[in-house]
Amino acid sequence: MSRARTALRVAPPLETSGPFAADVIAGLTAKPKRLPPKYFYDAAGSALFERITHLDEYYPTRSELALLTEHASAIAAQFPPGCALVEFGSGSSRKARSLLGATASVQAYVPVDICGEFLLQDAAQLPRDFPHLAIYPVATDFTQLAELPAEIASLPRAGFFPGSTIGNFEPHEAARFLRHAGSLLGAGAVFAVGVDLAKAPDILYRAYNDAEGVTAKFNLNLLARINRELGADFDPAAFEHHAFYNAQRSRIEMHLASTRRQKVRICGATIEFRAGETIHTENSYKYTIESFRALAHGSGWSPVAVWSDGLFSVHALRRSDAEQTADE
Ligand code: AVJ
Repeated sequence: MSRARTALRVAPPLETSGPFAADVIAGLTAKPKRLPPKYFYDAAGSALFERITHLDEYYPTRSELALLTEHASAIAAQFPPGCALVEFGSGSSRKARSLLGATASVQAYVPVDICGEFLLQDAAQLPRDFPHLAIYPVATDFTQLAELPAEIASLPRAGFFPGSTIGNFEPHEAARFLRHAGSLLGAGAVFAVGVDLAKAPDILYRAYNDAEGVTAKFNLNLLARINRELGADFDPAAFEHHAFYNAQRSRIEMHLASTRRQKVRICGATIEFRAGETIHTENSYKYTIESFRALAHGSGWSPVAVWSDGLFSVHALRRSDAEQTADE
């Protein structure tokens, strides 16, 4: 074996038992095979996603940023005065900056992101531009966030969930998340949520099949990450990026398709692939303004305003009064 040789190199420690290993084994032994999209975002994946957001074909980031810039004051006017702004899945904080720049009513900013490296790097730049803002970054999977930093205990809250990340959830999980965010943010909270809209399938198709192949790299990086962190022996060249619009379920699906019959070793397990068999790596649900409002309404939030350019939408939701007593 090559153990003796690899020991001489400086290799990152392998994580063969944590939650990542457990989720990968569970997903690859399931039928059909799947992997959770949250694992796209290691340092390499986050950098690739950043590149996706600049692609001509990938309209969501551009549309959302334009909406946030154009309507920043109107959106921020919905926030309770003196509030803490909690951002779920903040990535680079680029979007929060446009809101923060348009209002003096946000006192504290709590970016929550699974990719700690990216988060801290970006949070370090914020004080320069917003010297009076208190910043409390939290490096965690935002779906697992059980409590907010003690420092903001006395402040009213606004939530911010941009990027249509909510589209990664199954609709029933999205409802559960909205409810969870409501109890976390508390009575009187306002929630600004960015949601990609259902539209002509060819526009959606191109957004996930860019000519440069950046989305393919982003998808395939998941296998490289599993190799790097779990010591697996995926041959990424033996898998292909597949992305298509499933109109019936109103979602983009991304898969990694095995180009041949093959076996892969991961953490002592052997995973077999048939030729053409896929790993389902992501769903990106698309909503109409009405279908998202109905989802929010059924999850403890009252839709109060919406901004849209026809491609993308930003919703302002207010925690429904009836839910406050039920939740707490
Ligand atoms: C970050 C989940 C909103 O679904 O459009 C982009 C991720 N995947 N290209 C999306 C993604 C492929 C993105 N979200």
